[in-house]
Amino acid sequence: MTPPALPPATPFGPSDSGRMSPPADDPSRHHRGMETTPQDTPATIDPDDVDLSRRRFLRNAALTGGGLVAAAGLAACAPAARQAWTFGPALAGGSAAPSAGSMAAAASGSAAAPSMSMAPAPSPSGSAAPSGAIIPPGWTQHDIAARNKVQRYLGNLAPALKGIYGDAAFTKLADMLAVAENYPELSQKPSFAQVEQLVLNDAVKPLKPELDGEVKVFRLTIEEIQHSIDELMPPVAGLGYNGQWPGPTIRVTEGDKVRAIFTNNMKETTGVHFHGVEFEDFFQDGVPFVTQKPFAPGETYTYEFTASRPGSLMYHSHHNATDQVGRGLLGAFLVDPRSPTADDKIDRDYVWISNDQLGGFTINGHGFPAVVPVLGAIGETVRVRFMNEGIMMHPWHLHGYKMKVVARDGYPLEGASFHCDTLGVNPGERYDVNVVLDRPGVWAFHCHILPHAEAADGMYGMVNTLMVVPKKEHVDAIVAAILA
Ligand SMILES: [Cu+2]
Repeated sequence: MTPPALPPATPFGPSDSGRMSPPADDPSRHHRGMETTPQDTPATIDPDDVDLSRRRFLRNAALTGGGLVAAAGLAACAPAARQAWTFGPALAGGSAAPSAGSMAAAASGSAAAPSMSMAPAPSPSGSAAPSGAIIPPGWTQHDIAARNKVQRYLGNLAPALKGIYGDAAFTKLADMLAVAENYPELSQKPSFAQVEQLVLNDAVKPLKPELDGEVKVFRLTIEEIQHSIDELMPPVAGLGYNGQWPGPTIRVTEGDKVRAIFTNNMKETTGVHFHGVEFEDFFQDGVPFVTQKPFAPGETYTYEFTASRPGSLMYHSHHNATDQVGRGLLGAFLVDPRSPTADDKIDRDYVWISNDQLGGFTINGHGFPAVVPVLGAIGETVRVRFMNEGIMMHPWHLHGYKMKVVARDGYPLEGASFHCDTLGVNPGERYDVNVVLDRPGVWAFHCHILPHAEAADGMYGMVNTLMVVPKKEHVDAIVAAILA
């Protein structure tokens, strides 16, 4: 069957490595810097602020006057480059630090850094924004900046939507996006195609094991990496398994014998924990000084165990972990069941790992708009595997659809499964949800702790969409273009 034709220009260009990353000399990549100064928290302190792990994270910071101001002297104690943290808008003044709104605006690449209490548009007849965009009557710079986030998210995929959603829907989308203004992003790849994306690829093509008899052998390195949260931000100093954040998805079948061999190429010690495995031998559990000594720079350490239970599991550092996991030492460990249940009959499978330290609020190592949409076609069932590798709870809210929660921490819920449109996922937890697609649309899918999702210049961080297209061939065309 011939896929429906997309518009002539392929929405994504090929990359030289099979992964998507911008050319090193791409001038658009660094042209807007990210501030490295402290920022405010919202005036309302959320419950996470008082829990122990958050206090530990805040060891390099002081709470003053409702604002979070890093104490410069103490910040030196923190090994990670915390300055890359992004936070939501400041709702109240009172701090000498720059507003989080300006931080988020800078982080998200917006030239404008409006406060949340913005004046109305200066002219009822409309005027030009610094970017050259026309400000419609009643709008402010906030509206222009917020729209630009979605313009970047869709990039040159926006014109392709005409062939996917049809003329009537496209007319509305084009009007919302101001396609008639021929904004620059219309001729650029979507934001998520301008940064290295690994999870979509790996959900399709997980790390391939070598076979040693019946043992599946996985070899990984642990490295310091430069990681782009967003195509407009300078890279952050992260850590990665096989140079990736998240690390490559490791996927086996229930009952498989697994050997995972890690070589530490960092300048610090570490240990690796496979989170959720019911180990026979507790010395394989990966907790330095409880089950092993940490392994040092240059050393290789081998874990060997049987994947005795199926489900959505994870692997991550369990040594100096607040810091190492926060900088990217995390990945999905998927164990497929030998006896699938009815809920395991799915058409598409997405890993969704959240983190909330270095780089701010991220999904699979990126913040909106550099986040790959969850794609599916009408008639399909899409699985999303939420995994929280951060230090805060995140309530994921899907617009327009219900999520059927089919497993918690990889254990099937079966008769206890339930439906919801908002699902809180605590640190360390995993939830598998199925979504049965029956209507087309671009549906917002975001954390509902609002400062994790929206700043003074529009949506950022923990925001994505469920993009439901009429036909499977549309998904294939988009995915093929992403993987090209
Ligand atoms: Cu959140």
